[in-house]
Amino acid sequence: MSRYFVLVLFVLVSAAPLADAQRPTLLVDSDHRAAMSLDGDWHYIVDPYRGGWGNDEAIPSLGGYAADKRFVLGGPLLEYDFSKSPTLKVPGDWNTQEPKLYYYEGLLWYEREFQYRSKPGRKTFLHVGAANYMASVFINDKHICDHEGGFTPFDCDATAALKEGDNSIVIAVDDTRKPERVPTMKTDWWNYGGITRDISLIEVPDAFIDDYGMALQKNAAGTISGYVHVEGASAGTSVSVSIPELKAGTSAQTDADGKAVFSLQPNGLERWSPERPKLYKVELKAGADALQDDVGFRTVETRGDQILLNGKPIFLRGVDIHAEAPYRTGRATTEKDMQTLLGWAHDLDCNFVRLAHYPHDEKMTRLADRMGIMVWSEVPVYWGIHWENPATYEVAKQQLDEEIRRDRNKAAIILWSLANETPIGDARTDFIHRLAEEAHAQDPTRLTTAALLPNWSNHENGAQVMVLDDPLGKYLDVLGLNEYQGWYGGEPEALRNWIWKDPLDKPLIISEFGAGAKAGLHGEGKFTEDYQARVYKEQLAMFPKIPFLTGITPWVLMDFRSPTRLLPGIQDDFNRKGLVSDQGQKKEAFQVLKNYYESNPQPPAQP
Ligand code: GCB
Repeated sequence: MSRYFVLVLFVLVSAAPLADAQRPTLLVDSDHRAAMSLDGDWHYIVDPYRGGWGNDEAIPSLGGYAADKRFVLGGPLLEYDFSKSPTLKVPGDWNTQEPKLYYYEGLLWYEREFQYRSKPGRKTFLHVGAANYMASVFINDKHICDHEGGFTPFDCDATAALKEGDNSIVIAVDDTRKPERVPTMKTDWWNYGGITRDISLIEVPDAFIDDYGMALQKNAAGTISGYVHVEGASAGTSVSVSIPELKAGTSAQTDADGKAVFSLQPNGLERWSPERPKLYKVELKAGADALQDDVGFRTVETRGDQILLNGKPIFLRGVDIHAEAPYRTGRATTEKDMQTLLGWAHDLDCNFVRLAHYPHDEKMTRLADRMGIMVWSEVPVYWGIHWENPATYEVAKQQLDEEIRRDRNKAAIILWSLANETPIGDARTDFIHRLAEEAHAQDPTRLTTAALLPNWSNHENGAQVMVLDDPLGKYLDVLGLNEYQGWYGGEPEALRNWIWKDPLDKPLIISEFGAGAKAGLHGEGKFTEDYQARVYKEQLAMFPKIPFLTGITPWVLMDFRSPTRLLPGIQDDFNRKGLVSDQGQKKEAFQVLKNYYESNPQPPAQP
């Protein structure tokens, strides 16, 4: 065989499009599966000129870093060597681990070696909790999958690429911002690049439970219904579901698509609530596969302008949270980071958090489930994305689907938020309307919302009339509104005269208000703790006058890094609207909000 022929053959094989089996899937409840962690130190190569793709980005193996070769003196020419390159911690963003990478946005290659012993009759998936924003995965120089989107997990079938003994894994992560992406070019948070969540190998039997869902139904008292999907199962495979503590169980058969539907009517079910966040052990079995989870059961619905949890009106005492690590900054990654953030929310007497502006780590939603803190979960459809671009819609939808698939069994999540502060326009309304339909199709048991912009154009006798008339409102179950009266414009005291109107008769959450304050800075005017507290006092005083208000989430729990917040000595690359500084100092407004929440604001009276 001539060298030329070998080369052409190689090019043809490598350039083949990804087979279906190589598209990533998402294994639900993967954190309850036995896994071999690949967290730790990974070698990395920063690649702004994209040389690691080799001769052609479409043919990644040819001469590229995926081959993971070692340079040997006197050996063939090689211009990279991971084993001699520095390391980064995974999970973690690269920007805050290495000063040279603080502003870096682009392509970076991760590499590590690991030992592997295969077991017959098992498949092995590489699980990546999140990699921002594009990831391409190679095991032993085989391209096993690609994933787009920086905040949702993916699982790549690595079975055919793995070898006995020594294995190499290379992951190209690229966080270049592009106009058509979700999010798009501008955000008010740092575009932390890297493998920012846990990574592991997960083994499953040949036919395995890749997805399941179960929820308490609203209309049939005490009925839990759901489905189990068994990938690779033949029709008629028996699936069993049980909740041992309730002595409840059932079995069902898979259909031709591998899906088995079931329902249960357990006696004595205790519903999940913030006061008593009861979780039950749930056991699923299908053939050789078994999976266990911790699941709470509750209902959530709206009635007119109220939100009902387990049939009763609730007031959501919330706060907004970014996935920013307390004390050290950077992306929040550890259980301790999540405990600190939700611990502060708990100190405030919150029963609710808005996890802005993208799906947070699954550790966070698990913890919320255990702590009894209800959650607003959001996709990064933020400000002005490309509403008319079908590819942009597809990636927004994909992120929404992945978010719902990962978290549909978390009782804490009550709201899927489809967007934040999107300027009104037909294409935008149509885009988010389609996302709302998608969310309901994927999960009919939860409510949809979006953080909307205020309409400033109505006045009566000189007073601001806030009319909730965004045309998107009619497609949402709950309206969110971000208003920064007293910060970006106007005096906080003007709020005393505001008049509120809700022509759609839907529940309202004030999803953002706030003011910047540098911890420890006192005096008059913006950026002092005193001014921030003044804004909070005026806002809180207004809320009882909004009859359809069902909750608030002030912006924001903790200061977070943002490339647009540059004021030296005050901001220093941080959005300072936190109630707590990035170093954990509580500002005056923290106590103001805590007092308000402890006074136990009630939901509006029933009609
Ligand atoms: C907003 C955005 C949020 C910003 C915040 C601010 O309206 O939704 O992402 O960080 O305002 O501080 O201006």
